[in-house]
This record gives sequence, structure tokens and C-alpha cells, in this order.
Amino acid sequence: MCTVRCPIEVHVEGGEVVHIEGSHPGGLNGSLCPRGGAGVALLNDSERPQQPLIRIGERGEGRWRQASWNEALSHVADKLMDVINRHGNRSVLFSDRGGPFPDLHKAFVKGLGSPNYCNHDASCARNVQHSAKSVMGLGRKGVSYDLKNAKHVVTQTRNIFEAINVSEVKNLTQALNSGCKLTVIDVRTTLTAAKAHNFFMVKPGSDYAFNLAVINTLIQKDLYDIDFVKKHFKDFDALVSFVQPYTAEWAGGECGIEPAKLVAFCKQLAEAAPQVIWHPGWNTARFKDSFYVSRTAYIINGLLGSLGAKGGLAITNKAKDCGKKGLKALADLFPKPEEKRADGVGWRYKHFDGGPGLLHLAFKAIETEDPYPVKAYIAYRHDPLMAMPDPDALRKVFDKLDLLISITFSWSDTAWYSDVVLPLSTYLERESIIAHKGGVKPKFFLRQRAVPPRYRSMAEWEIFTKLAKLMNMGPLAKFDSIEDIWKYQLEDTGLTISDFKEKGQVGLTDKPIYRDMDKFKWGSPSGKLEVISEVLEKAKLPSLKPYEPPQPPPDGQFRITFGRCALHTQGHTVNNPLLNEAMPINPIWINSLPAAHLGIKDGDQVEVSGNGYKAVSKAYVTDMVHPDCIFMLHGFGHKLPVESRAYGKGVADHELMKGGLDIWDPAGGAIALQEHFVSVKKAQ
Ligand SMILES: Nc1nc2c(c(=O)[nH]1)N[C@H]1C(S)=C(S)[C@@H](COP(=O)(O)OP(=O)(O)OC[C@H]3O[C@@H](n4cnc5c(=O)[nH]c(N)nc54)[C@H](O)[C@@H]3O)O[C@H]1N2
Ligand SMILES: Nc1nc2c(c(=O)[nH]1)N[C@H]1C(S)=C(S)[C@@H](COP(=O)(O)OP(=O)(O)OC[C@H]3O[C@@H](n4cnc5c(=O)[nH]c(N)nc54)[C@H](O)[C@@H]3O)O[C@H]1N2
Ligand SMILES: [Mo]
Repeated sequence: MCTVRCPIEVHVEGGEVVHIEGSHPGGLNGSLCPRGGAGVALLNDSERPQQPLIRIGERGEGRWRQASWNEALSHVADKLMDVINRHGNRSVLFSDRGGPFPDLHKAFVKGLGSPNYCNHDASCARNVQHSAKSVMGLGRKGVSYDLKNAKHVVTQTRNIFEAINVSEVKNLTQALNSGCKLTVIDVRTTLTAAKAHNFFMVKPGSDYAFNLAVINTLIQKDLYDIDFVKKHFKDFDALVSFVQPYTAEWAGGECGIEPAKLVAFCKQLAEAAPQVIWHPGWNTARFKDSFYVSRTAYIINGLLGSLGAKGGLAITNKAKDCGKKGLKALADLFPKPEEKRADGVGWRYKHFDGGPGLLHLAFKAIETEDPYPVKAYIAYRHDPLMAMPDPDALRKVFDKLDLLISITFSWSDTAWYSDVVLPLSTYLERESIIAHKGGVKPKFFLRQRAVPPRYRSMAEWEIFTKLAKLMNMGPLAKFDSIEDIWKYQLEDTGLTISDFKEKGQVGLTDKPIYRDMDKFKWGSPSGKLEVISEVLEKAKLPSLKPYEPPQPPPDGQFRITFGRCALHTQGHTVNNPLLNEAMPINPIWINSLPAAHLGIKDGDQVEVSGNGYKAVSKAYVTDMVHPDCIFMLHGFGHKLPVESRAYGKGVADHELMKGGLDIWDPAGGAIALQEHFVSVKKAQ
């Protein structure tokens, strides 16, 4: 139901799933969010693809031929081989959803001989990833949020109680009950803000100013950890002089906050340090300077000594840090393709992280054939026509493809536009490869299936190993069952699959492991926390970028802002029978002042328009959102006739982002989804 993959227990009676709850041995003790509970409705939903489908009409027309799995997979294998014969192995692109299971998909793409494995992150957390690397030389998951032991948690562009990871919610709640303070920086009063000790409603897009003023205040008032800075920072002096003009007074004007409150907040941080977590954000694909917001968040954590600290951003452990062997990687079955990536990551853009690349730049390559033609695209657990801005422009890009395949368990705009839809079994009906979860207490975990597939769907291990067989893909073709794959993964670990049977997971350490930071060497070129990043400087990008205020909304318009709620996952649960009943549309949050000016009252039907798209929803008139913006939940405004419950309800935020595929943060790489303006009026 969500990429967080909270551990669950599924109760089955007479072959039917009757109840789903948070796993007890997995640490959730029954707790789950509404989406987790609504998995039963997904399982039984007849409005999901029920067998392989091959397109017979025009793309997007919705005319399909039902196919057997043998026929569909042979068709896909033949088409892929045809594209490869004509344009080379590199002409196949695959996009995935990051998380714990991509090893198998990476193996498949390497087996195809293509360097073009991408994931969704260009429209999610790439800015955080790249900013983490630019400061620490570690990825964003190289540190873990040790919420349980924190004394002050700061969330900025992060609605931790509604955009949910259940164990994070539980750990933070436990910490708050033990006296931890919470500060929220947001453009609206979220549920998280409602529980906060300090709440700053900032002007949309002004967070970088806020952070610079915090750095200035911590330094000017000697509120930082001098010993930690001496030991770990490179170029601290450059930071001191850079932030000089960025005072709390100054930020007051830029962000629309009280300077005295910012100073008092900094004092609280110093009191709680190093047990402070300043969350660097999750979905930060928002502004052209979002990279620098996250970058300064990491620097603030460094100034407070919380990078690597217990109760701060503790260093993440893997198997080897617990004296154990890791899982054997399926991706290692094949050599790394020698070709350069189509998205330019690693050669044209050397400061970006190779692993999952940048999908919007791969789409650019499809469009321009620069550096070479990309002619086949497999979207796995990914709906770029909803997850990326400007779907009309993206459909034109897809028109240049010879082959578009979607592997999914629900309908999506991308599946609807595809040549072949391969229906995946839901997570309740399939096994997955063993996954590793890093943290202060790392573990391996396993997804076991609870019931057999309801329709003619298939698990991903089956789809990819069968395609591997049809395409003579040596080592991946040799697996005949999920047990074979599990055995391979566990080869070096000394574990067997029976070790997972009872709890679904195996812990790699009994006690949390915290590193001795006096001896810790960071992953950056200098081994230090880099204020001036060698990698950025080489790419001719500033390490410390002067602040530029966000563009004010044109007269009578609003900046678009968006986010999540506890009841839905992105765009793919809006048609779920239970969740749709609980929340069928996305209300438009609009501040009372401009609403009054426009004659809009709470509950009125309003039309949101911009860039040639318009749709109607209900107004939520409130003081709890900044007057410069409107806010809406992402994932609504579905237009597929096969989704009767979601059809035509609410507003699609991504449709309001014309030209958005070309608006991105040059330092962080992610798309800047909130650099768009819209109009609102009372609907006729
Ligand atoms: N229930 C639920 N949980 C989820 C998901 C889901 O779909 N549903 N999705 C998962 C995924 S993929 C992700 S990436 C995470 C996302 O987790 P978050 O990033 O925490 O979630 P969002 O709601 O997208 O955004 C957080 C907040 O940013 C605020 N915001 C918007 N513009 C600005 C700004 O300029 N400045 C500041 N300071 N705040 C701003 C929004 O008002 C919103 O409250 O959630 C994960 N968990
Ligand atoms: N305008 C705008 N754009 C956004 C966002 C926003 O808030 N506003 N949010 C951004 C964020 S944070 C993210 S993470 C992306 C999310 O973008 P996506 O990853 O595309 O979103 P989802 O809806 O989670 O999943 C896409 C498809 O995968 C299918 N699916 C679900 N689980 C599985 C599975 O286990 N296997 C397979 N094969 N398929 C599965 C779903 O049914 C759905 O059709 O969107 C980003 N784009
Ligand atoms: Mo995300």
C-alpha cells in the first residue's frame, strides 16, 4: 500500500484475508495506518488489471487484448530483443521505485546490458541524497533518525505524523511523551504542527533564508558545539563569514516569522544538543534551491554535534558493522555495463549519484536522442504520468518509444498509455526477495505471501526470471523458484530461510550500535564534513549559495504547494474502495484573506486553473495555510474510465505544472514541482 513497507501481520481464515495489523515482532505491536488496514480492499478490488493486456488500439485509447502469461512474456521478450538488435542494449530504460527490493530489478537491467536503471527519486528525495553527499560524503540513508532518544526534533517540509512511516510515528510519540521538544517549519498547520512546541509558518520557498539565519544565530551566540566543529568540519571559517548578513532580523522579513522566536528556538536547540534531529526533508522536489535547504539542515545538525550522535542522526549500520556478512547481491550476477548513462549522470553531470540516475534527464534523452536513442521503457511500480509534471509533454516523449511496458498492480495513467500491462500480484499475494534494512539496529526481512493470487497476476521474481529465460540471460535464468533466489541471497550469511519463518525478519544485532565519533571518518573526499564541497566546486556550483527570494505569485494567483495525508498513498489508492469512501476528493486549502477577496466561502466549489488545465474541488478556507499559496493533496483528478470511484474527482496537481520537466535544481538534480502558479475562482 505504500513504499514505507511497514512490517505487517496478515490474518487469514478459510483462504481469505480477514485482518491486517502492524507486526508485533516487527516492533509495531499492532499499530498501522489506514492505508495498511485497507489492503484487504485492494486485494478484492475488481478494478485492477486482472490478466496480461496487449494494446490493440492507439496508445491511451484503452482498447486491449487479453493475453496468457506465456504469450505476453514472449511478446515482451521479442519486442525487447528487437529494440536491442536495432538500437543496442543501452536503448532500454527501466524505472523503479527505490526502497528495499530493487536488487532483482537492477540485476535484470544489467542482464539486458543497459546502464539505464533509474528510480522515482528525481521527483522525491534526490535533493536530500545529494546534499547529504555534499556535506558528509554519505548518502541520506548513511545516517538514521534516532527519534526514540531525541530531545528536540525539527521537521521542515516534513509532515511526519501524516506522511507516515509507522515506526517513526511511534518512536517520535514515545520521545514526545518523555519530554522531547518538537518544532515544525511548514507553510500550513499540519497535524504535526498541531503537536509542536514551536511552529513557524514560513513563506513558501523561503526555508533557505530560515536556515541561514539559524546558522548565523548559532555561531553569533556561541550556541554551537565548538569541539565537534573543530574535529569534524572543513572550511568552518568560510561558513562564519558567509552567514554574516543573514541575521534573524533579516530572516524575519524574508520568511514572515518573528526574529525573537527564531533566536529562542536556537537556544532550545543548543540546550538539547547533541540529541537533536533537524530533519533534512523527504519529498524535497519542490524548489530550485531545495538542495541548499537540505544542505544547510545537515550543516545545522553538524553545528549541534548531532551528526553521528545517539538521539541525533546516528550513523547507519549494515551487516558488516555488526560483524556479519551481507546478502549476496543479485545485481552482482552481471558485469557493470560499460556504456555511459543516457541521463548524463556520472559523465555529463559528475556531481550526481550514479545509482538511480535522474529520470527526467533520461526522458530528455528519449526526446532528443542525445546521447543516443532510447526506444524501450519499462515502468515498474511507477506512474511517471502522474508522478512527473506536465503529462501532456511526457506523453509526447513516450510517443518516440517503440515499446512501453508497465508492471503494476493497479491501473495508472502510465499503464493506460502502455503497449503491454503486466499485472503484478499485490503484496498480500506474492513473495519478494529478502531485503536489508539499515539503521542503528539493522535487519534482514522477508515478504511472505499470505494468500494465492486472486486474479491472473504474477510476482516480480517470476516475471523477471521468466523474461530472463526467454532472453537467454544466463545467471538470472537459472532461478526456478523464490526459494532458489532466497538461498542464493543467504549463501554467505549462515542463515537459512527457516530463520525468517516465525518473525519475518532476522535482526543483525541485539543492541543498537552507536559509533565512536572521535574515530569516525566521513565519506567525503577530505574525510570531514565539507562546508565547501570539492565535488560541487568541481562542477562549478556554489557550496554556499547566496539567498535569492522566491518569485512572488503574480497578481491574483497562488503558488502551488502539495503533500500527503494519512489516508492515501500518492496517486494509487484514490480508487481503493475503503480509502475512497474516507476521502474521495482533495480539498483546496486557501487562506481566509484572499478567499474573502475572491468571494470564496468554506465548502464552496472552486475551480483551480493554470497552464491550460482546470478542475473543480471543494474549498477549505482557513488561516492555517500561508496566503501566498494554495495547498492540495497529490494524486487526485483521475481520468481513467476503469477507475469508477476515483474518476473525475478532485484536482490533479501535476497537470498544473506545464513545462515542469525542464524546471529542476541544478545542484540537487530533482524537479522543482512548486515553481508554478495557479488561479482560483468560485466554480459556476
Ligand atoms: N500517508 C502517506 N504517507 C506517506 C506517503 C503517502 O503517499 N501517504 N508517501 C511516502 C513518500 S513517497 C514520501 S516522499 C513521504 C513524504 O513525506 P513529506 O515530505 O513529509 O510529505 P508531504 O506531505 O509531501 O510534505 C511535507 C510538508 O511540506 C509542506 N511544504 C510545502 N511547501 C513548503 C515550503 O516551502 N516550506 C516548508 N517548510 N514546508 C512546505 C507541506 O505543507 C507538507 O505539510 O511520505 C511517505 N509516507
Ligand atoms: N505533483 C506531484 N508530483 C509528485 C508528488 C507530489 O506530491 N506532487 N510526489 C512525488 C513523490 S514523493 C513520489 S515518491 C512520487 C511517487 O510516484 P510513483 O512511485 O509513481 O507513485 P505510486 O502511486 O506510489 O506508485 C506508482 C504505481 O506503482 C503501482 N504499485 C504500487 N505498489 C507496487 C509494487 O509493489 N510493485 C509494482 N510493480 N507496482 C506497484 C501503483 O499501483 C501505481 O500504479 O511522485 C512524486 N511526484
Ligand atoms: Mo516520495
